[in-house]
Amino acid sequence: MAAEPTIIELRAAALTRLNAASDLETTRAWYRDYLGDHGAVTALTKRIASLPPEQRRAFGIAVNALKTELGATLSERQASLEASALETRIESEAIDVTLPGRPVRRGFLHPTTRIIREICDIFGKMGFQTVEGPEVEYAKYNFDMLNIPADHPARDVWDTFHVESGESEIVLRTHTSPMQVRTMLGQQPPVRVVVPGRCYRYEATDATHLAMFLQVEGLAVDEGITLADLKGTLTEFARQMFGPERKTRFRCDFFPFVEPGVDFAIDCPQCGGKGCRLCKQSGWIELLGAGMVHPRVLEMVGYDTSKYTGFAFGMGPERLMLLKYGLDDIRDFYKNDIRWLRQMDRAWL
Ligand code: 2NM
Repeated sequence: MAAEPTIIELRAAALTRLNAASDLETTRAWYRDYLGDHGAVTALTKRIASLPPEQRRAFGIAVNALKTELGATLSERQASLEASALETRIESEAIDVTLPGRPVRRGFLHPTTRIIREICDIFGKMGFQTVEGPEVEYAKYNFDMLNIPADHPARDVWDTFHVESGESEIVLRTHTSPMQVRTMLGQQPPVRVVVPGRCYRYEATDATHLAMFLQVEGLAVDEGITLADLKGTLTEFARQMFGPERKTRFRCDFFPFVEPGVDFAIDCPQCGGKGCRLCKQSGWIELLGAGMVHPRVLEMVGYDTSKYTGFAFGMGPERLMLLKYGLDDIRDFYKNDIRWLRQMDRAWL
């Protein structure tokens, strides 16, 4: 008994250690040392039975009082440590909402999407609606109803991907014109539409050709539409796209679905018409093909050709981009080289 600490000494040591505990882990170790199964207070409790009977009661009361007091003090200490740990955490995790945000790297549109939107917006301001159609088409819409009959050599001009042959011949559209046919079949004039979309031709790929490429075609049908309307509309388009100072040129061309057909050019924006690498020394850049819709096309969709005339045009947006930005390889659009794409996005005028 003399070698053992008295209850008073044990109490003093326990309280001193508990008050010095600076974290919850230390208080747990403290619990093991005093109140746990093998703790010092528990050891005192076990000794009660071995004491002389006259000492048991007083000793038992004293040990129980100590146990209760230490238990309560431990709870207080732990609560206070938990509170200050929470305080510290709240402080360290606090967010200063007044700080400027970290910049987020935003995505951007593919250059072909932007150029198509730009083209359609320009025509939109002139009263044209944008419509889209299927890329897998009936040969009837892609060829026959555009005045390109099956036995005609003109059909070979379009190197076609064939999907299905026979009664209902199906192809990958070689231009977006079949959608103009669908539009005309679905409504009477006035019609003013632009049709952007993917087209397919069975061709070897090089710097100026792709087997899949884009087109934007346009169509206007109404009473009294003349070649002058075609010229005015396309001239306005070229000026909005390439600047108001551009000169324009219309020359004769042939497309089976128009009569007359024209090709439309602007003076070279690079050299101003003097001749350079971009315009191959000609001074002119050909932008698109166009013409007055062939009366046979109008007849085939059921329009009254004594009342209605129309003009149509077709252009390649990738080619327009190459010209506008002085690029030299159409394949760059579809390589998905993020550095090239980002550069195009930043160069946008
Ligand atoms: C071009 C050139 C000339 C054209 C004609 C038609 C339709 F359906 F109205 F007959 N759509 N597109 C056309 C006319 C397309 O692309 C160079």
